[in-house]
Amino acid sequence: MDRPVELVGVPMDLGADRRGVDMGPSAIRYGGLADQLESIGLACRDGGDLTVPRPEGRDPDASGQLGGTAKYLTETRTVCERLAERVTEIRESGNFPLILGGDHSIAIGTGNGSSHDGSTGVLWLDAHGDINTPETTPSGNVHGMPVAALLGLGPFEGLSWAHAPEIPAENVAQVGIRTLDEGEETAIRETDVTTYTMTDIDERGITTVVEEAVDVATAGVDNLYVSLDMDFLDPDEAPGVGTPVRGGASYREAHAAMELMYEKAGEKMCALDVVEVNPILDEHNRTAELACELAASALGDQIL
Ligand SMILES: [Mn+2]
Repeated sequence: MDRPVELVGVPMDLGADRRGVDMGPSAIRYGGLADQLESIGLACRDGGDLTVPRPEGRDPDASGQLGGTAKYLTETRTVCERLAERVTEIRESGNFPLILGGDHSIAIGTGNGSSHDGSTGVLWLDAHGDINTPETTPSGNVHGMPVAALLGLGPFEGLSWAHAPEIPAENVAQVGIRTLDEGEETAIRETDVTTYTMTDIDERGITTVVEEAVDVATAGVDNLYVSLDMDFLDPDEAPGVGTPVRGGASYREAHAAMELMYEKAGEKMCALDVVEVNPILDEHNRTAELACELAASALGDQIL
């Protein structure tokens, strides 16, 4: 990494059912992120947190009638528009934006800020597909929709704050997926998104899968945006996440994924977000500390 890193916290929890991920940015900072980045020679500036509305006293359905259900959509829009602006500003200043979530709905903002100036691929590390639309979602929670939003699927098509036309579906590669809703399976089949499940990792190994995923995400595009949902990891390694699912990536597999991505495509990387750390469910902040380690790996940290 040849650019100074600028941190932006997004203490967002409106996209998820359970409270707690709004404390993710604090937990990750407390885990020593800035020191770790500085120890590998990266200048690190902390731009503080974006302001996020509190859910108390708000009606989640006030704006959820987008041909379906999307809770707190107006508030989510406000935060994601602001985040997209921040990511754009940071990139234009020559720095590298590292975004700390918050629930995964914030990826709508990171993705739009990543792709404002050119075609952008996405490497999406997650237990879930996050490709529901307001029409297919079983929960109405927007943290299950950011991939669909960025691709303009279903009712997201006409929403310019959500849909990022510079992100082609054929350059979206997902890794680690192990639970999909019915509508998500359909969306994955009907779009050009490439989804590598945990079964693919079992059969072919993390190295082969991540190399292929990075090739898919970077083919013919200017930029690569990497989105790391901490539930990509097995809950034994990362218990403090919004929506844990058994059978995830091991500690070493997660590091290998980050290291390989950096080695193959670090120079195309234009933004990284690390999301869904939930300190209420964590054990002595270990998930946040792991998030720091993995962010460092993604930005060039190596064992030797
Ligand atoms: Mn996710």
